[in-house]
Amino acid sequence: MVRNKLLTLVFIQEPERLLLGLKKRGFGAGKWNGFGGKVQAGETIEDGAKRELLEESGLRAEALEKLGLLMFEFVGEPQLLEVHVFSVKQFSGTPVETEEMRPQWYCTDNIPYDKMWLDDKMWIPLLLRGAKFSGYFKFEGHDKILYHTLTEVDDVSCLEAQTKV
Ligand code: 6U4
Repeated sequence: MVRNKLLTLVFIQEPERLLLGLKKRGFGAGKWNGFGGKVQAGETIEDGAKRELLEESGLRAEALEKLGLLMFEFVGEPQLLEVHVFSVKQFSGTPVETEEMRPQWYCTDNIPYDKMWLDDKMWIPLLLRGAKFSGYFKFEGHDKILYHTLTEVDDVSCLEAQTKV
């Protein structure tokens, strides 16, 4: 069995605005997104999320809240992406541009969905109101979703259960 690729995605939230980064290279280059990347061997998912946030934005998360679990299938790719989505409201530092990301604050009523992954406009509204969610998206290429599910969940521990494949 092919194991999922374990990834993190962290959104820095203030009451009226959201910090996004323009991905400058690699997977999803040219798109605005949260900060994150692959979880490395020997680190927890939370530690991986904090490390990627620091590497890509210069910010240190004081507390992470797990809000979502998203699975992505890309037709022709045997490995599913298992993306753990976190919200951070307490952090230290000032966002800096890095080799990977150019950070920018966006008002929550002006999120650049047309320059983000197609799925983002479905679940970022849930994240903005603090809801917890679980979803599955099947992509053909990077610009077409063939099928998806998206469900609000009450209990984050349910999300953990679904990650065991
Ligand atoms: P390296 O090899 O270091 O450049 P790394 O930064 O570890 O890679 P990367 O860039 O491959 O990981 O991580 C991909 C990022 O894109 C993760 O944060 C998850 C996110 N992502 C992948 N598919 C997505 C999708 N459909 N919608 C979305 N984020 C997605 O919003």
